[in-house]
Amino acid sequence: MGNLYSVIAHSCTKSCIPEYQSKDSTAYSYQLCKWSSDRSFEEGHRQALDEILLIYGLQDLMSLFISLIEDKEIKYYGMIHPGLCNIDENGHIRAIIKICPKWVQERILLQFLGPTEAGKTAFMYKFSYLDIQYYEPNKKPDFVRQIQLNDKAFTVQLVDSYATRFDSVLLDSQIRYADCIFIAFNVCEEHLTEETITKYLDKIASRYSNGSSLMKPTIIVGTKTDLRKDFSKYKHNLDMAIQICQKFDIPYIEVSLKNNVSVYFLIQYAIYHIWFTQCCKEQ
Ligand SMILES: Nc1nc2c(ncn2[C@@H]2O[C@H](COP(=O)(O)OP(=O)(O)O)[C@@H](O)[C@H]2O)c(=O)[nH]1
Ligand SMILES: [Mg+2]
Repeated sequence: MGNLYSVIAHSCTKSCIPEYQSKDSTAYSYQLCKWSSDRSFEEGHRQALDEILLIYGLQDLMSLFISLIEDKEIKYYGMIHPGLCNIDENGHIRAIIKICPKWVQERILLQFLGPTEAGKTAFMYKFSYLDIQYYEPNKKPDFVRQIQLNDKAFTVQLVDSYATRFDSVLLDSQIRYADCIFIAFNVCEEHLTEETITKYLDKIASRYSNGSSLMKPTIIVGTKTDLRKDFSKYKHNLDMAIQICQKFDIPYIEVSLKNNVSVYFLIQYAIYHIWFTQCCKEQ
């Protein structure tokens, strides 16, 4: 019979990040990334239009036409370590670095926080394949889903923000038990203030900080990006979120439930962020 104590738990360190990647600065530093919604105007369309404009001698209109299309396209922003995992130009998630196979974290608890109407509960239903129409007020569903990442299975559990008071014991314990915290806000919120987001971050930082960065993995999540048709009108919210992320040294990821954008990516990136925070900072 094997002795329980003979199994020595593995604790990830920087050496668990593949050697060839550790020289790649984008695995270690944040970059502002911009992704586009599905492009409906493909190269084939461009060639066809080119031919028609040529027939009528209107080639000069091409650049104007392209700029009009690009204005209509919805963009999604994020500030991440792209050298860990990213979204490619075809919208597919790319795992760039392999998470250490010895890292044991089978059940991952992801805690949603943030103002009401940010889309937290809706996100949890969407990710867990549950239908919000069948919501039963007296029965809390289990927002659990298995995901496969780097040939490993993870059980992901999402937890809603049930604390109604900001100074409640419940909120403290939700923060304590979470493996990663999502602070969600609506990117098209008319009157978003910095305090809406920083009040949570200050609370987390008061317990889980090493002075310069947060030791409790936390991600700011911008929601409802499908509603940001007039980008310039809401750009200040994005700028504010990025500034806050820089101050606290944490990632920012935008999602849309309606357009099914980055729902899975957010969860996958969160797992990377938890692992990376542990192996790079807890030393
Ligand atoms: N257009 C759009 N609406 C959304 C999105 N996410 C959530 N909503 C809507 O926003 C409203 C508030 O969502 P809810 O999950 O209840 O917010 P919570 O208070 O943060 O839990 C609901 O009517 C959702 O359908 C999104 O990505 N796009
Ligand atoms: Mg809710």
